Parts: sequence; C-alpha cells; structure tokens
Amino acid sequence: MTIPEPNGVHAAWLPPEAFRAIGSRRTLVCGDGLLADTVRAEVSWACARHGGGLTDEPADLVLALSTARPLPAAAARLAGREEPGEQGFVLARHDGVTVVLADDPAGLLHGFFHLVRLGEAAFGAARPAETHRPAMRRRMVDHWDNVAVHPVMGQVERGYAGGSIFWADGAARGDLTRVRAYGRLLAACGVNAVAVNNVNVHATEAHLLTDRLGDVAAIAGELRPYGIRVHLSVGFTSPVVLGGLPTADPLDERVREWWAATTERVYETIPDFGGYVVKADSEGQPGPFAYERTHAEGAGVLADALAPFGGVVHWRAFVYNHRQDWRDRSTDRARAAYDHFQPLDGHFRDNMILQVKHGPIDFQPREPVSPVIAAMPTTRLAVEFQATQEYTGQQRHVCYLAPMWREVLDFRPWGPDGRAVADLAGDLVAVSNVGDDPYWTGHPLAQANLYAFGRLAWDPRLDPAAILDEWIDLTFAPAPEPPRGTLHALMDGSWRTYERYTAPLGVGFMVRPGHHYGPDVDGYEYTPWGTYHFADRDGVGVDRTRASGTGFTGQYPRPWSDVYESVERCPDELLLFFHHVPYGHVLHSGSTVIQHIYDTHFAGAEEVAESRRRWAEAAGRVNPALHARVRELLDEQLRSAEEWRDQVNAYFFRKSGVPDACGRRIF
Ligand code: BDP
Repeated sequence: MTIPEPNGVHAAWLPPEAFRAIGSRRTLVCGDGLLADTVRAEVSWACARHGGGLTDEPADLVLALSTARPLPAAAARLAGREEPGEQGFVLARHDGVTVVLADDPAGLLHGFFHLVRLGEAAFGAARPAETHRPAMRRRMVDHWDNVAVHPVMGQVERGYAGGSIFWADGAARGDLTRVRAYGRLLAACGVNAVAVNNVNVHATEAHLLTDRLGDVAAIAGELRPYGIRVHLSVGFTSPVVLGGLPTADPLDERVREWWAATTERVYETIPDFGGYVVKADSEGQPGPFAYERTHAEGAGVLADALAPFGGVVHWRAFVYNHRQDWRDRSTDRARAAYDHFQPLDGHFRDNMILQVKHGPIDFQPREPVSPVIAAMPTTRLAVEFQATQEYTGQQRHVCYLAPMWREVLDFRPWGPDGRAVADLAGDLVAVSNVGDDPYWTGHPLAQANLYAFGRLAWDPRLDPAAILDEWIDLTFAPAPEPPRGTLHALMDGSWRTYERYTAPLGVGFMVRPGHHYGPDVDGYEYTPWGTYHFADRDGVGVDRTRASGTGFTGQYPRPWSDVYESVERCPDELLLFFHHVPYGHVLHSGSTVIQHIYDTHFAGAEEVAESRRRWAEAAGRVNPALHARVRELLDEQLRSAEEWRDQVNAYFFRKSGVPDACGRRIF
C-alpha cells in the first residue's frame, strides 16, 4: 500500500518528521489482514525516511495482534494478562522493547498512531502495561457535502473550506488520493466512521443509495485501509423517489421490502457499510409524520433493513416546526426534540441510534446541554457537535471548540454524583469542517477542532490544552521552535472570546439570517424560526421557566430543572437562555446585565486585537504562507469582532437608555 503523502497540499498533522521516533527503529509487525498491512506499510514508509527497518528478528518495537502465531516473546508476556478489548490496545515497554498488543486490527492501528503521538517518549524508560480503549464506540464525522453544487447552499452546506473532498462535477472525484490522506488523518486522531453526504438529501444525492452506489463504494475503498466505515444520508421518501412506490409509509409491506432489498444491494457492494443517517420531518425534509407514523416506526423500517448486516441507523433528533408563530410564546423550539422523542423511549430498535445535537436549539456558541440526552434511558444515543463553524465564526475566526465540547461531555444531568454526558453517549459525531482547501479547513488553526474532536471521542477526559499541545507537536513541531505560547494564547480561550463579542449570556441567534455570519441584532426576531431574544426597553431574554414561560426547564431532571428555573441560581452564561430579565438585573459576577454586555463586548474585541499582535510576532517561526493566511484571517476577525461589539452595544444602549458606566464610546 502507498502511504498518501500530502502532495501539493499543505500538511495537516502527520508530517513525515512526526514519524522519526518510529522510523529510526527496528520494528516487528505481527498479524494479518488489511489494517495490519496498513500498519506495516506505515512503519516501512517511516523507516524509509528515518533509517530504521521492518524486521523478523528481535526488535526495538513490536506491534502485534494477540491472535498472531507465533507471538513474539515481548508481546506474549502481555497476552492473557491484559485485555485490550474491541478497538483497544495495550502499551508497555520492558527490557528495551516497546510493545503494542491489540485484539483486533483496529486496535493495532490506533496503537500505532498513539506511538506516533508519543514520539521518543515511547522509547525511553520502562513502562508498565497500560490499556487504552475508546470511550465511544463510534467516532464519526458527518459531511454536509452535496454531490452537485446546490444553487443556494453551494457544494458543502455550511462549509467554509472550499468544495467537497469527495465530490466534484456531480460525481465522486476521479482522483481520490486526498480521500485516502483524509482517512489517515482521521485514523490518527481516532475517528472511525464518516457519512459522505448532506443530511439534507437533494435529488442527485438521493441516487447514491441505488444507481450511484458505485461512487460511495469508491470512497469506502479509499477509507477502508484506515479502518473508517462509510455511512450514507438517505431520504425518508426514497421508496417513492427512487423506487417508484406510491408511498413511503413505514408500515406498508412494499416499503419494508424496498428498504430490505435496497439495503441488501448496498451490502453486496460495500460489505463493511456502516449504515444510514436520517434527517426527517425537519426543515423541509420528509418524514413519518406525513403518514401519521411515529419516528420510532419511521426509524424501525430502516433499522430492520440494516440489522441482518450489522448496520445502524443514526436518526437525528433535530425535529422541529420551523414555521412557528413569533407572536405565540407557548411554542418553543428548545422544547421540540424532547417533546417528540422522550415519549418514544423504549420503542426504538437496538440498531437505531438517536443522534442529538448537544444543545436544544442549534449549535449556538452557548447553549445548555440538550435535555434529550438524559431522557432516553433505553435508547442508544449519539451526541452531535458542529466542527464546521457555522455559528462560531465560519473558519474566519479562531474558535477552538474543545473547551466547549469538554463542558458538554462533563455535564451531569442528575447532579455531581450522577453520570455525565460522556457516559450516556455511545457515539460522538461532528459535522465536518473539512473541504478541498489547501489547509483542509480554510482557517489553518481550525484543523485543531477536527483533531480535538477525534481525541475527545476517544477519551472525553482529555484536557483541551493538552490536546492542543498534541496537535501543535504533530503539526508544527518539526520546526525547531514551534510558536507554542502564541498558539495557546490565540486558541485556548478563543471560544470564550468569541462568546464575549457575539450574542450575550446565552441568548443566541443575533446573526445575519441565511448565511449566519456577522451580527444582525434583530435578524431573526420576527421570523418563524423559533429563535428570539425578546429585547425591549425594559429587558431581554427568553422566559423558559415553568412558572411563567415555556416550561422548558421542566424537561431537565433535578437539580438542573430547579437551577435553571430559578433566576437567582441560573448560571450567568445561560441567564438569557432561560429568563427574561431587566437590564439592571445583577449577575453573580456583580455586574448588571447591561454593563456585562458592554464590558464583554469591549473585552472580546480587544482580545482579538491582542491575538493579532501576538501572531504578528510569530512571523518567521512558522511557514510563511501559513503565517500570511492566518494574519489575513485575523484582520477579518478583528473587523468582524468590532462590528459585533458596536452593533450589539449600540442596540442595547438604545433599547435600555442606560449609559456605559465606564463612559466608553458606544455608537
Ligand atoms: C442548521 C444548519 C442547516 C442544517 C441543520 C441540520 O443551518 O444548514 O441543515 O442545522 O442540522 O444548523 O440539519
């Protein structure tokens, strides 16, 4: 197998230099099968660059499958004592030999990339055996890529990194080398599943399930050597659109047969196919409601078709009516997913996974954790993050999302002694931020979000700053002195900086309608999308209490239902998500709401200006083209942050009439 080097493409993580420690040693790889061959090919590629070699003799490094015979002595010492388990591996170093032992080939591959991360540290002092297992079984990236360019949404819906890496000119790309390279990057951070097309399934894309399946198979073929399974977004009315049936009613026998036969053909073509992703009854996508069926019945027919082959259906909980009446405060988009799905807990098939956005609305920079995650004890759950920065600066702003994701994963719906989101989710999914941009992610620093997603899905307890260090080492460390301090200064707090200069205190959605970039204070206020801030001359925020509002707080278990219900106990950063308060309301921080708005908006824009100064100082310490790209983007981020600051501050000044206590100029 040829290792896909990033030819003509600016490297992401994994430059050849990152393989020096492994590549300069003598390595024994034991085990058969495709992924063991990948590991062998990776080792020999690294050795060709750094002077080491593959060997059958006693080695410095042993990478072995526990099923391999004969098992080299160094690995045999571990076998039987440690249980790496599915996808896991055991790492140890004794008598000058480093050993990775895995029960399955995926574990061997993950162990290999773990060694790449460790570098020389894997070959130092003796190491007692340590077992590594992924927290999430499926670590998945969903691409919102259209095969054909959509007239409004372009090729990648909410994509900020150019066109699709999979599709061009209405079909799979002829040259899929880059897809192989992508698979390698994903495997190196732990991702093991990819959905290759948009959840909004348009006409051309619908055919990927049937007559264009060959395109999907070609992509699957490129990703397979890196242990990544392909999933497909499918439309609920496929039996009508593709099968010519008069109905897509999930309880109709012809519909069941159509899904079963179609799915069987998919597995004949792609034997390791992962399954379907479905957005139904949402934002114009059809679903079971049209046939007066529940979402359990709707998902059931697809799950049954997939079950004989071990496939799963990821059924999205993002179901809401986007034609709400803004004058009717009894409707609340935040409630919708729970209202639809909680009553169905216990009615889903075993191979159906409910895919829940991490917040109740839609990937805003600050939302509470979705109450659905705590409400489905007998349903398998996937939690969905948005790596593509639709609402967090569109890959023109630096916004390192790992700290936000970590907060979500740590959230304990039943209080400090209960389980955390990380314990409740079996899968973690991110909407991809990748495109055919030379840097993969538009903003070169946005690569860190993809990397961090994979790492958190593997181990949700990792520290975001430590993940950033890993990413810096793997990406920049070949340079003698990577600008580590500068990168931390720019990135560690960048999500909170972004939050400071955009919509305040969890109120969300003060973005320009449609494309969602930049401020528009009242942009969504009188639209039917269910995204309001209700600012008037007396106050701001959405009353979601049981006592006087939409009752959304009641969807949480205790203690959070009580905490969010109480205007005194509600955390500051979510105050306006849950409460409508006067501008003079005093926060826990001691500041009033209006003064907090002014202060954070001045501070946020100033932090961006400081980042820009820091980056200018790093010139000469990173690749000049990369430095220039980030500099241009920081110019735009500063312009945009100042625009946010001025519009939000001016808006609330005019609504409230309260001047800034510090006497700063508000336009
Ligand atoms: C919203 C996006 C929209 C997606 C939708 C979804 O604006 O483009 O189709 O989410 O998740 O955030 O289905």
